[in-house]
Amino acid sequence: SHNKSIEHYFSTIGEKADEIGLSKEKIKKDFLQKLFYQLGRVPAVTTSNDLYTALALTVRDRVLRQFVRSTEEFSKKNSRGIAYFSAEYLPGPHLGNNLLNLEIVDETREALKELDLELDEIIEQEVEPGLGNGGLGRLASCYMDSLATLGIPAIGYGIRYEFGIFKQEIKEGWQSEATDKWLHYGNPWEVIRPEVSYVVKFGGRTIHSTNENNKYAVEWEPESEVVGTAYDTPVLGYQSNGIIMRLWKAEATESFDFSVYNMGDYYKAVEKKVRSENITKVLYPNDENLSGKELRLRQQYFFVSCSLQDMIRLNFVQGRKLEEFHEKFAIQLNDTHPSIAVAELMRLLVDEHEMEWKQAWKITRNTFAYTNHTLLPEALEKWSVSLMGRLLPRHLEIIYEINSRFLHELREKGLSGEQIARMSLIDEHGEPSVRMAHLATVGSFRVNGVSQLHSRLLKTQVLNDFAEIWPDKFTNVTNGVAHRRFLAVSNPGLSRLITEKIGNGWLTDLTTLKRLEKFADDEIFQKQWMEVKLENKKLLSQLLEERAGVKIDPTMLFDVQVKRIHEYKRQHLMLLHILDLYLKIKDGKGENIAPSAFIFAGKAAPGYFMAKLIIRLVTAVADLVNNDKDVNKILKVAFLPNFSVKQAQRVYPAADLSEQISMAGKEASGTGNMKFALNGALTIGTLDGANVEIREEVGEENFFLFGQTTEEVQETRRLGYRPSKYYEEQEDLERVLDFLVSGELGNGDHELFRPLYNNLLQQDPYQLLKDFKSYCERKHEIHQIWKDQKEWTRRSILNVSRVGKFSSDRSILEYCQNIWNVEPVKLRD
Ligand code: TH1
Repeated sequence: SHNKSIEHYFSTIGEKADEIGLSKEKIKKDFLQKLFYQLGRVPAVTTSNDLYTALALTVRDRVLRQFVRSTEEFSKKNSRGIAYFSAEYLPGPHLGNNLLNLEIVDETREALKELDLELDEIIEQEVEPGLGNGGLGRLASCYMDSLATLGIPAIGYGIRYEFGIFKQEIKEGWQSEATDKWLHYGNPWEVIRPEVSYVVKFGGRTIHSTNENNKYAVEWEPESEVVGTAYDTPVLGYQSNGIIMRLWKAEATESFDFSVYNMGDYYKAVEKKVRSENITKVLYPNDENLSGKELRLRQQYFFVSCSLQDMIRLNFVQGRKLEEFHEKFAIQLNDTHPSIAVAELMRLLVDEHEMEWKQAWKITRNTFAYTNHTLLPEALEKWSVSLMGRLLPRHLEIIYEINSRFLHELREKGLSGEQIARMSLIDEHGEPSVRMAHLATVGSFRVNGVSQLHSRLLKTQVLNDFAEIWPDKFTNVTNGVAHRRFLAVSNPGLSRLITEKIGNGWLTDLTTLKRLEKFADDEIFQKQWMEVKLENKKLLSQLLEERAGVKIDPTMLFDVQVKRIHEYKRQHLMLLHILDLYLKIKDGKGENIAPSAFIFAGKAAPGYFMAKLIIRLVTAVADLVNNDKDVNKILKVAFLPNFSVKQAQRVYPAADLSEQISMAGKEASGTGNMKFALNGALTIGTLDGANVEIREEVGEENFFLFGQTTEEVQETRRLGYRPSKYYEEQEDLERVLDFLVSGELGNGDHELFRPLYNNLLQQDPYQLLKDFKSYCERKHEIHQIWKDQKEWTRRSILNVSRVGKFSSDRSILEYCQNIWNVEPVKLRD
C-alpha cells in the first residue's frame, strides 16, 4: 500500500486528482467550511483575522496537495537532492504568492465577492514571518521560489525563531524596537511534524578509547541535550511544484529532564525546559556584524545538527548507503552561519556511523558548497577556541584534525610559513579563534560569490590564498530575485500592461521582457506606462501619509533608498545631498531642482549607534524640510517605519529612482537594486556589487553612474585619505556638514549629530566626502532628464526590458549547472 500514488487515494474518495478544487465554487465552499468547522464562525460575525485564516487554510490545502504530488514525482526520478542551509529566511506574505502560483487569483476574488468580501483586504491581514535580517534571508526565500518552480528536489533547512526581526517604531525621531510576535494569531502555513525530531547535544567532554575490535572510538558525553522538532512550510513554485522549508524548534528532552539525575526536582526540570527553548527564541538582529554570543553558536549548531540527522535518516529511508550520501545530496551553505556543518557531518559519519576518516572527509568535501555574501571584515565569522571547546568539544577536536591534515598538505606543496598561518583554520592572533570562512572553504567542493565583482574580490583578496591552490573551486553566481513575487504579485498594473504587449511568457522566462524594447518609443505605450507608475505612487503616498505622517504629491520624483541601515551603504550621502538642495532653495537657487520626494526605510541593528543616528538624521531632515514653506512644495522627506517584505512590495512599484550608493567594493551584490529596476525605476549607483551587471545589461546611458571604483577607493586609502581636504575645497560640502551641527536640525541640539560630523571629517571610512561631488552632479542631471517625462519613461521601459538576467530562476539554473550538477525535473508540461 506504500506504493500507491496520490491519484489512487483521491479516487477512493471519488475525487479526480486533476480536479483539485481550483474552481470558484469549490474555493467558496471550502472557505466557508474552514470558517465554520475550523474556526467556528459565520461570515457575519468574524474578525478580519478569521477571514484571513480561513482563506489561508483553504489555499494551504491546495498547496499541500501540489507538494505531495511533487514529492511523489521527485522520488520516482531519484535525482540528487539539494539542501539549502540558511539561518535566515524572509518568505514575505504567503497568501498572494500562493494564489498566483496556483493560478486562482481571479477565481478566489470572485468567490469572495459573492460573500461580500474583498480579497485584497484579506491579503492585507497577513503577518509575515520576519525570520531574517535583510538581503541574505530574502535571497534564501527567492531561491526557494525558483527551486520549486524549476522542479528541483530541494529542502530549505533553518530555524523557527519564535520572535523574528524586531518591529521598528519611530519614537521622537529615534528607532525603537518591539518584539515581533508573528505567531500570535497562529500560523496557518506550517505543518508541525512531531515525529520528525532529533536530539542535539551540547557541552561536556569527549572520551577517547579503543573498543573491543581494536578500533579507535570517540564518545561525546554531553552536559545537556535538546530536541529539535520539524515545522514544515510548503513553498509552491509557479504552476506546479512544491518543496518545503523545514524549520526547527528547540524543546527540552523528556528523558533528560525527568531522569534520575534530578529525580523529583520538578522546578529544575521546568527550568531546563525553558533554557532549552531559548535556543530558537529570537533571531539575532545584526546584519553583517558579529555578536559573538554563545547563544548564536548554539542556534547555528542546533539547526545544522537537526538538518544533517534528518538527511541521514532520509538517505536510509530511501534505501541508500551512507557511502553514497554526497551523490544523493548537495548542501548549499548560505554564508558561514551553518558552516559548523562541516565538522558535524564528519562527527556523524566517523563517531556515530563508524566510518574511516578519509572516506568521511571525501564525502563531506563532495557534499558541501559555500556561498560567501560579504567581504566586510566585521562580518567574517570567528568563534573563540575557548567557547567552541566549551560548547562543542568534539567539534573543536575535529576542526583541529581537519586543520592539521590541511596544513600538512600545504607544507607538502611548499608554501611559506607565513602563508600557511594565513590559511590556517585557527587564527592565532590575540585570542585563538576558528575562522569559519576557512572551514567552509576547506570543507566544500565549490565556493561562490554573489556578483561578478564580489566573486573577483573574493578570489583576489579575502580568499586569495585558497583560490591560488584551488582555482577550480571558485565560481560566481550573480544573485537574482523572485520576479513573480516582485513584479507579478506586487505590481499588478505593470504586469497587466506588460502581458498585454508581449504575453505572459515572462512569468517563467524573464528574458522575454526584451520584447518590450521595441515599444520604448511608442507614445501610447509610454502614456500607459506612466499611468501605471502614477497609480502605484498614489498608493504609496497613502501609505506614507498613514505610517509616516507625510503628505506627498504623487507627481513628484520618487527618489528611494530602502535597505538595512549601514554606514557602508551610505544613507547619509543621500541626506547630505538633500540638505544641499534645501540650502540652495533657501538661497533662492532652487530653480533647477525637480520636485522630489525622498523616501527611506530600513532597520538599524539595535546596538549599532551610528546606524541609529542616521535614522535620527533622516527624521530630523524630514522635520526640517516638510515643515518649511519655502521648501516643502519642492522637497519632501519620509521615513517609512518597519520595512519588511510586505512594505517592500509596495515601495518598489512606486519608485522612479533607485539609490544604490554604497562605497565600491563593499556591497557584495545587493538585490533591492534588481527589484527596483524590474519595476521601472532608474538607478543612481556606484560600480558596486550587482550594479555593475545591471548597468551592463540596461546600457550605460540608462544608468546614472557616479563615484570611485573599487580600485580607486583602495588607491585613495593607500595614499592616506584625508576627508577634510574635501571639506576645505568644496564650499557646498562645507556648508552642508556645518549645518549638521548648527542646531537647525534636531530641535536646536548642536551636539546631536556631532558624532556623525566628526566621523565624516576625521575618518570617513566609506569615503562619502570624496564621492559627494560626483553624486550631486549626477543628481542634477537626473533632475533635468526627469523634466522630460517622455525621455524618462523611455528609459524606464528600456530598463525593464533589459533586466531579464536578474531572475532568481537564472541564478538557480547556474547553481544547478556549475555547482550542484543536477538537472531540473519539469513535472508538468
Ligand atoms: C547580504 C549582502 O550584504 C548583500 O550585498 C547581498 O545582496 C545579500 O547578502 C545576498 O547575497 C548579506 N547579509 C548578511 C547578513 C549577515 C551576515 C552577512 C551578510 S552578507 C548576518
